[in-house]
Amino acid sequence: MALDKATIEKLAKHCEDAEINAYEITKITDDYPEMTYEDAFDIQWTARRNKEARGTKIIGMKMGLTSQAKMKQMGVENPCYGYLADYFAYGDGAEIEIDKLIHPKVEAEIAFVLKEDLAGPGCHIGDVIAATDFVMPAVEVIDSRYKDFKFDLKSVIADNSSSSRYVTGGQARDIKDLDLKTLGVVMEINGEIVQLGAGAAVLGHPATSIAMLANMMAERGETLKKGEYILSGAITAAIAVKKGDNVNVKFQDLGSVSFKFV
Ligand code: 0L1
Ligand code: MG
Repeated sequence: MALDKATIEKLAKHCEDAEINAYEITKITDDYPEMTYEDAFDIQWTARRNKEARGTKIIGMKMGLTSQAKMKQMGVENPCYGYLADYFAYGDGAEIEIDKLIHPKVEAEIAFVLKEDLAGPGCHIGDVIAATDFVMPAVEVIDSRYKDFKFDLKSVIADNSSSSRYVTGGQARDIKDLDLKTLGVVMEINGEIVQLGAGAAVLGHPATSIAMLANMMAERGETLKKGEYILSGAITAAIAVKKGDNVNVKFQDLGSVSFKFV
């Protein structure tokens, strides 16, 4: 740990203010090159506790940077995680106000809801399948607070892994009835196909990503909780959107998720 408590608090507010008021900041490691991974997670968890203290409910978690392609695209070495706040959540058919965001991008994901708490270390794909109540299709809207989406892994962790909004729809299904590895996804924007993918893009299988999340959280003595909504990571590349765009994502065996940026 390289940063003191006062600096962690200051940086948590710095990132959260940028998120709430939708403005760009430069990556934290430019000013604090000595920042460690522990500091970065401390900043994220401090912002989360500050939101909770103000009455915001944290309703789940997300994994990010879960594909080799995405890690390469962003120039980072490992996946990361973040939390989902109540006001991030939208339903099928939603209209999302783009002026409240900076430079949003959309990506198709499988969401998990647990019927039991899930704890690492040593959590594996079988534990995740046994603890899953149901899975649902989702589209995550990421919105890095960093200028031009330029960051390193520590800075992105401090910025809650670019969490911003998510839309859920389609059908809730039993994970045991699905092959999430081969499950196909078609993303359309304004009726044009912009991305295709399959569940295996997410660390080989989306449930593997949830196991990794439980193991990463265990490093801080934290666990995934029953009933939490958990985004497992992007099946498609993240696509930039603009005002007026209609997003429609079709998930094999799970239905579709549609919404609009207004
Ligand atoms: O959900 C994601 O995979 C995004 C994680 C953070 C990196 C980014 O903003 O692209
Ligand atoms: Mg994502």
